[in-house]
Amino acid sequence: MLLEPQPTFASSLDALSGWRTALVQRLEDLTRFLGDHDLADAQTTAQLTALRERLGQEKLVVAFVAEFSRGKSELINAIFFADTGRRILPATPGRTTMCPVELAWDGDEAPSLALLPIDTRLNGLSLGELRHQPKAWKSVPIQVGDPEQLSQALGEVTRTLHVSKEQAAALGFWDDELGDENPPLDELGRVEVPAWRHALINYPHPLLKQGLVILDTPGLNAIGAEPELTLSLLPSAHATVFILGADTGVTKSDLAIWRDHLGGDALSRFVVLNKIDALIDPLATPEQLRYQIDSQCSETARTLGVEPQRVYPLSARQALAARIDGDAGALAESRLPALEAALGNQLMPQRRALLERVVLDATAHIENQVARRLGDSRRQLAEQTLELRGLRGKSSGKLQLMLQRVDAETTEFEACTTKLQAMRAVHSRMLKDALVGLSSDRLREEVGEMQAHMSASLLNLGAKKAFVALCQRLRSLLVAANKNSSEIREMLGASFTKLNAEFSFGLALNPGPDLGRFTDELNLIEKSYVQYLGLSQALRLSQPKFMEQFRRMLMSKLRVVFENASAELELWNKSASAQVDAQLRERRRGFRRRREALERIQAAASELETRLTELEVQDGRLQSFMGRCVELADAMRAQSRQGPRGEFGSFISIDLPLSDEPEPQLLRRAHA
Ligand SMILES: Nc1nc2c(ncn2[C@@H]2O[C@H](COP(=O)(O)OP(=O)(O)OP(=O)(O)O)[C@@H](O)[C@H]2O)c(=O)[nH]1
Ligand SMILES: [Mg+2]
Repeated sequence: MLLEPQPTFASSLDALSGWRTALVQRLEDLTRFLGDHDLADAQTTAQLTALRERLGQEKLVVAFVAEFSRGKSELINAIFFADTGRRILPATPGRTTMCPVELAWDGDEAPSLALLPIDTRLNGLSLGELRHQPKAWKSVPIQVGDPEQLSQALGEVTRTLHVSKEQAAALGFWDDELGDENPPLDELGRVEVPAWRHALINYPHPLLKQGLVILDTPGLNAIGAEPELTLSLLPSAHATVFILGADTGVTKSDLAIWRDHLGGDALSRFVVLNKIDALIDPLATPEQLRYQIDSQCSETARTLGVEPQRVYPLSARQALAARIDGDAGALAESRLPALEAALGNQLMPQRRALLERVVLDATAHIENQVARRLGDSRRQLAEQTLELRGLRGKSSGKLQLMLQRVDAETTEFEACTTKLQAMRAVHSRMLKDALVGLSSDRLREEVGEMQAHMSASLLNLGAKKAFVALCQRLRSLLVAANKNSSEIREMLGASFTKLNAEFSFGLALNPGPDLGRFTDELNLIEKSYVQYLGLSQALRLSQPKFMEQFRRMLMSKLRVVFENASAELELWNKSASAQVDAQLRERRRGFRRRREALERIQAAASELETRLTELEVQDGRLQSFMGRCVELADAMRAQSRQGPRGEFGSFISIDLPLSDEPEPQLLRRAHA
């Protein structure tokens, strides 16, 4: 058992996951209460579901990126797999990991290694699409709890094939234009290419069970790097660990990878200067060694343009060995704990702050909605009470008059239905107009136009231009939808004011849907793709297969943005209509109740007091609902503000078990 003075990445992730689980419980309390008393409208229900999903399935993707042989796989072994007592991911000199390797856990599937054959590149399907086609993958079972078998099975990720130059070109690993950058040929004139396009390891590691996803990548500079990796997986990773070798320093190709794939967004980038053990020199003093490491770090920081404290010097190999031997002194010497602490201390609070914001916003919204709904009902009860109190000691003639008044009021109120119908007709027409621009047909047309421009331009030199133009057109579509949406809001606002004044409705508009968020997402996609189209790899777009793959990948990314924007717009509008329907129903029920009450009182005078007490009880119930709702919302808020912030000092870490059971209890938080 290994106790470390610093909190590890593992304990931080555990704390975050514990916080999420507790929040989900609070959320379930609130959801159940609202459901039991029919207090949630369509939008609130959708919001509760979305929040639950977000908290339950929140993934944290950490990508390890570097030129080949810098020690990515070794570092992953040291951080995540030391408890197996051996090297699990293959890590050897030279090119080792030949395809992107994703480690995650999906409890619905058995532990396994799924491998996507490289020739799937020829059919034009994107990785995202192939993820949903189990038949396309070769599945290798893995024995959890048998490190020997595990490491042997994972050895598959190093497999290569030897193919002809033509085949290599078709697969994207050879390009005559690139001359020297092409891989070397063997004595038979064949090119060595990876056997697999992507590998998924489904493994019940306690950290993976908590939503962590680890991405190990092959050296990115190699020709033939999977576009999906550079365009989709890396940009969406929550954190990237960029690894350099202390023995090599920052080489030209390291720098190219940093510039092309990792510049920007410094907060979630961690730079590792690995292999510091290689600097050990028997003729130098420990001070001299420390000085040498420090100056290498500042040199690296300067070259990459990052803060010196964001460069972590360490030895992955030494750390792995130290953990396997249970040697705390050697582990400290490897300096890995500092990186783990930084990952935990910086990444988790960031994720947590983001989730906290989402939870607080949703809670406020839900509370408002419930308060409005209960307020409406209570107002009606108060009116009825007032009316009935006025009846105390009144004659039956007076009662008759009151009955007539209820009937007259009912008729007067029913006049609103014509106005409501007119409003609904205008509303649905406007909504239809707003949604047309966000439809997938429209999106397909726009992407088709881009493709036509790209194909027309010589060698795809105009690819970037056509893509930028596409993004501009798509942005205009989002802007137009936003404008339509504001117009709908204005129209409904004016109608609601009128209806409230004429028919005593209590209609109020929610804040409009925020489509700006989707423009931000579009901008992000644009940024990562433009970067890609600027690279020499863009030349490959001239091959129809890759063009098709690019189009599909782009389409699937854009579709998510547009579908979500469209769904958000629809939901907002549905919720506005639902509010009108609910109030209409409630008002009608109110008239009916008033009439029934008067009739009963007419039949027996004692009914009046009974009815008044009933109304009081009803009002008391509604009031207690509100009180309970506030309590539950407060509990959500309190929970979301609790737990892991920047400080994880009160958690100690315990070595992680390899086997599936006993459950991650071994990871339980032990308060110091
Ligand atoms: N001396 C020393 N060697 C290391 C260290 N970390 C990794 N290595 C060695 O460097 C070689 C490459 O390590 P890998 O983990 O395979 O490197 P990688 O970045 O995954 O490389 P690819 O999979 O080829 O992209 C292996 O022989 C490792 O044992 C370290 O801290 N010190
Ligand atoms: Mg590797």
